[in-house]
Amino acid sequence: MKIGIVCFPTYGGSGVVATELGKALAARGHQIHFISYNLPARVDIFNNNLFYHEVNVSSYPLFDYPPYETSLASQMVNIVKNEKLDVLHVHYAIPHASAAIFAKQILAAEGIYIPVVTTLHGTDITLVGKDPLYEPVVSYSIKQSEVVTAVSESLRVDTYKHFHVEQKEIKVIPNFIDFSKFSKQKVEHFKKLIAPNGEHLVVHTSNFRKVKRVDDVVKIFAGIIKEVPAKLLLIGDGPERANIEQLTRELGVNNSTTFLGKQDAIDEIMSVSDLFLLPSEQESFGLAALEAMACEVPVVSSNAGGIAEMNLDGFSGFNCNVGDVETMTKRALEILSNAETLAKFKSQAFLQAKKFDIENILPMYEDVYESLCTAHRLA
Ligand code: GMT
Repeated sequence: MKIGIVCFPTYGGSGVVATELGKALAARGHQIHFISYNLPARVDIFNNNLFYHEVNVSSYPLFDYPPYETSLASQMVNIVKNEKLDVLHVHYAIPHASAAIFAKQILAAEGIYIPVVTTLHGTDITLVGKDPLYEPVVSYSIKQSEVVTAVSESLRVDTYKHFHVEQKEIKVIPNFIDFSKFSKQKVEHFKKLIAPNGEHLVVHTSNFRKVKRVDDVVKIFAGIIKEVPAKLLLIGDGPERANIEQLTRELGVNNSTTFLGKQDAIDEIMSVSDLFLLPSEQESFGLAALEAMACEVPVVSSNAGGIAEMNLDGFSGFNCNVGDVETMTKRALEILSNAETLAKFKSQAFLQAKKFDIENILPMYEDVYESLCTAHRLA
């Protein structure tokens, strides 16, 4: 099949899911056309089945706000026509779903049919999407998409809660790991470099927005380090970074904390880590934690949104109430204080991650695309 994938080109979240999905589909022989304003971060390998189409926005004296959505819709129209796409799969509702619906309507006026699959990822529903500034357009785009998927059951329920789309079926297709590309690496020399005295490595990765509660990560770590020797690795960057740096100084853990910024080799860092912290206020799935688990790293997280569907309490780690730093610290120490317990949680984290193997999830997306094409052929 020829599939257009529209996504943000960013390092985390929906951008990663979209690009890993596209690469895996290309490996299975589908022709994949990425459409974005930049080359997606993880599209590192090109082959005969992978294409990238950039969306450009031209400036004009009248445009205080360049009309990205218009360029995107026009680009989709052109690519569907020129490349004869079978389906458009858009990741993150704003503005990708509405632009796709617009493109579909333009094409329909020319007698060309293109079905739209919209995958909801999280904040497009739970935070920004439900803002009255966007809600009517998001609701319409959901209703007009041929298929809507959500990355967790919790996000599916939240979508029905925040939007009047009860007539629309929303299919849950969870996020996944491609174990052939993402798994524990043998990089012990790297561990010796960061933790020369055998300290435990505690890690967190995010876009440092308030919703991630990175301040809780630092507070939990401050509690951990009182009991066991440890280092904190913070991966990513974002608006809260300066406040977090300040907090590490205030809590006296700045010398044990390393800010690594945006990183490509996440699997290498996870491969030497002992514990992943994800205390988010809101999290529809928590892909970063699943990537940690795939590298045998247990997770102490909040129980927000869909996290508990992925991180099994007492098995791959623990889930605690949002903001309950004291319990999260206790749970982290329960895992780290004893070598046997740590080893048990590490192997259980891996077993749990295996349930989200791309081999199990990819066919769910292929079924969606195929059923749309079949329905169209039969119509
Ligand atoms: O909010 C983010 O961290 C980015 C966002 C995105 O769409 O890029 O992430 C959301 O989608 C991820 C991939 O499906 C999920 O793993 C994250 O849980 C989700 N983030 C939130 O719900 C806060």
